Amino acid sequence: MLELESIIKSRFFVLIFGLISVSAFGNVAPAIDPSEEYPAGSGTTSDLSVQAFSHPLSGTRGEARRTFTVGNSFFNLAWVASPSSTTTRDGLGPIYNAVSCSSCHFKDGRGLGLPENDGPTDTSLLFRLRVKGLGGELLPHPVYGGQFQPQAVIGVPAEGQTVVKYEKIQLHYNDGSLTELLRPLYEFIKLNFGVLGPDTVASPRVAPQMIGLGLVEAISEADIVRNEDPLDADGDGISGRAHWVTSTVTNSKALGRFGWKAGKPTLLEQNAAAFSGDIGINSPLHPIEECTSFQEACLKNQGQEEIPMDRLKSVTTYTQLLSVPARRDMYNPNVVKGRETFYKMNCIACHTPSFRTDSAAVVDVLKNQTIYPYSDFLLHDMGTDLADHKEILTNEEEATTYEWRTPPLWELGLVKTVNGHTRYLHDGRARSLEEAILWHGGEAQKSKESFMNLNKNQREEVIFFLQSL
Ligand code: HEC
Ligand code: HEC
Ligand SMILES: [Ca+2]
Ligand SMILES: [Ca+2]
Ligand SMILES: [Ca+2]
Repeated sequence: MLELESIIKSRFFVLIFGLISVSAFGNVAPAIDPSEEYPAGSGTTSDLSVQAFSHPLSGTRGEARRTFTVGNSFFNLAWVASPSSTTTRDGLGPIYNAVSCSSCHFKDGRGLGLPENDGPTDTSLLFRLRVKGLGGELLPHPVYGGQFQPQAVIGVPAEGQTVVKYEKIQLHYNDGSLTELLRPLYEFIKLNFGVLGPDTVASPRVAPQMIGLGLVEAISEADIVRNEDPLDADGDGISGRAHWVTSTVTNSKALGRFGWKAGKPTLLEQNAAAFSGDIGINSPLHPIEECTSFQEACLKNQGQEEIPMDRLKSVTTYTQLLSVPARRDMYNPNVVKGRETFYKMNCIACHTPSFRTDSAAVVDVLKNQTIYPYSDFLLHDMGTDLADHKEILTNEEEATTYEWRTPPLWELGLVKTVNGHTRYLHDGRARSLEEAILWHGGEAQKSKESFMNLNKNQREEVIFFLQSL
């Protein structure tokens, strides 16, 4: 076949396929509900400045408000090595990723993750490490532990450093226009405890934004589980399953909601794990730092209860009460058209527009709110390109190397204002919202193809819509 002919034929095929896949879904967008202007319900904040992610839900008063303020100070606190004259803030390390929560979740927003060009990765990007056990199951790395810590206090060797090299991938939209994605290839260098070994599965994760998390925690388990379709019974190619994880507090199974693989069931457990794994601050929930038996100096420098329960709880209240800013341009005709296309492309199969929070939530401003996170909080197979490893292996509780939790889409458009960048996805590889969509695969393959079949105007409308959320 002549080359041109083959191109025309393949375009034709893609076009037909695209038409089929769009019409096969063809969800019609419902009328816009005016309440959608307030994604966090009555607690929605109106500030759209660089501080937009740092406000408590409006209506937070009294004791809750005071605890929020205390939690805020511990979220921003730079921990120092012990012993020091200030015992309230020492205990850093012995190995760690960063000295404060806010150095990764800067301004309560999201981390950069990756540099523009080949080079060292940003502090806000951390790596979880697993190796294959004898039965094929994945276990924490015997030498480096479950997380890679590139920093250490004086006298203790850090684990090493991480660098990224990019591989360019070219992609053609069906209207012929060309675009380029950068595939990150990670390397571990300056390793202080020997090579990681070929069987190591490294899972890169960037710090996500902190907004609306208490509202996510206040959705009832039943409401999230209702959207599961593990065997794809309705045949739309999208399954989605709940991530049942073991709670370290109750020692029983609970619905995972937080983190890129929904590995943590509550904010308290997520925060305790962050203090321990990321900063080296242990608490009643994580009484020892994560040094392995190969890390002698680390073991010798372990501390005791460096953050007590009441302070851990104040940080948890802080993370529960951070608000979500109001929507922008909701009735702009381009945004409205983008919204229609978003529904048509079946993005809503995973990015569920709204939930109603439970009446049993801890604080009034979290109760009985209609919220608009645009996530089902379920795990989805997102395809090879986003996977942690070529093989499908279970690498975080029940979640596989191919699975990711649908992240909320609220306020992605404000990341630029708050954090000064437009990096998205679990490791920050997408340099724009458009690239984030183009990396979708697996269960989201059809939606991605529908996006690639749009013309330039329609694609821009979808982006306008995402920026308005
Ligand atoms: C080294 C960077 C880094 C530091 C320091 C850090 N985090 Fe995180 N944070 C992350 C990453 C990466 C994730 C995603 C984790 C995952 O997918 O398992 C995360 C996730 C979270 C989440 C869940 C958010 C969501 O949308 O599910 C919360 C809450 C959180 N961190 C709180 C904290 C607190 C509190 C501290 C300080 C004790 C802290 N973090 C320190 C990088 C960091
Ligand atoms: C099968 C479920 C599924 C479908 C369908 C889907 N998404 Fe996603 N989306 C995800 C998951 C899971 C991620 C996170 C992937 C990752 O970080 O590796 C994601 C991430 C994103 C992000 C980046 C979010 C962030 O915080 O970085 C955007 C933007 C996005 N999706 C938009 C869309 C649009 C637009 C569509 C329709 C064309 C769509 N998605 C369809 C599951 C889905
Ligand atoms: Ca410590
Ligand atoms: Ca480690
Ligand atoms: Ca389905």
